[in-house]
Order: sequence, then structure tokens, then C-alpha cells
Amino acid sequence: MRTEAAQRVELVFSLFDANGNGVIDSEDFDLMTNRVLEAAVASDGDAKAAIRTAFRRYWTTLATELDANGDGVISVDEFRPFVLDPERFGPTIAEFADALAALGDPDKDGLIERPLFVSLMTAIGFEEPNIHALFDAFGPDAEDRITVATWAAGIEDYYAPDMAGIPGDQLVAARAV
Ligand SMILES: [Ca+2]
Ligand SMILES: [Ca+2]
Repeated sequence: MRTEAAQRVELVFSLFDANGNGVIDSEDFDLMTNRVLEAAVASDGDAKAAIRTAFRRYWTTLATELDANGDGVISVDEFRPFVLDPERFGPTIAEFADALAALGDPDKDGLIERPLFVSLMTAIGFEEPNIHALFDAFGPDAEDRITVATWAAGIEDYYAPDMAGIPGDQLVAARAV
């Protein structure tokens, strides 16, 4: 496992702990889902249902595979190796990546404009300078758009245990503000 990969998923863990109790639990996913849906105002019902399903699967996969003692919470030490295991978590993150990227494209032209990207990623809790750096790293076109496929692939890469120097590392980088 690369250090960069561990840092990426530790950041996700801290953001997904939406109720701030230091562990990931079912309530966190309810809070996170609602925050993202509030940012996805222009998306249709199918796209909203898809992200609800994807967040729910993300949680149920963690709970089913990791919560052996049944206390309903996941620690960062449980979370880190599991979500960085493509065999065990890859299908779940692929569905999540597709559903989240689709929210960035409510008009379904395959392209995502920067303002909506920033809104969705801010809803998850990433820092705005880092979000802009990520969007820039994805190589936006002359009209400042990236493709849905680029973002979906970027989300999957974010969870790749052996990848470093990828656009997703921009989310972890410390920046002066
Ligand atoms: Ca929590
Ligand atoms: Ca679009």
C-alpha cells in the first residue's frame, strides 16, 4: 500500500465521519447522502436514486464485511485496508464512482462544468482550493469542463492501493490559504 493511498482514504474517512464521533456509522451515510443530494439540485430522480443506492451500498459493504463484532461502527484501522483492497471493495467503489460522476452531468452531455463539480465536492467536505486543483489536474477543456468518464476513473484511482502522483492526490495536499 502506498503512503499516498493511505492518506487519500484517511481523508475520506474523516469526511465521511459526518457526525464527528471518530468512527463511521450508518448515520454518517444518511448525513452525507443528504448533503450531496442538496448540491445535486439539477439532477433527475434516477440520478438521485443512483447516488442514494451507491452510498447505501458503500455503507452496507463496510458493515457486512468489517463489522464482525456487530457494534455498528467502523474504525479507520478497519476502513483503510479494506477500501484499498480492489478485490473486496472494487465493485462497490466502481458503482459509487459512476453514480457520483453522473451527478456532475445533469444535462447528460457527458461533460461536467467546474461550478457543479466544486459544489458536489464541497458537499462531501473537501477543501475548495484542493477541489480546484483536482479539477485542473483532470485537464479541463477550453470551456473549463471535464468528462464524466474522467471523473469516474479518477474516483476509482483514488482508491487504488498502488497509485501515487494521480489527480486525486490533490485533495490530500496541504495548501496555504
Ligand atoms: Ca461517525
Ligand atoms: Ca453536462
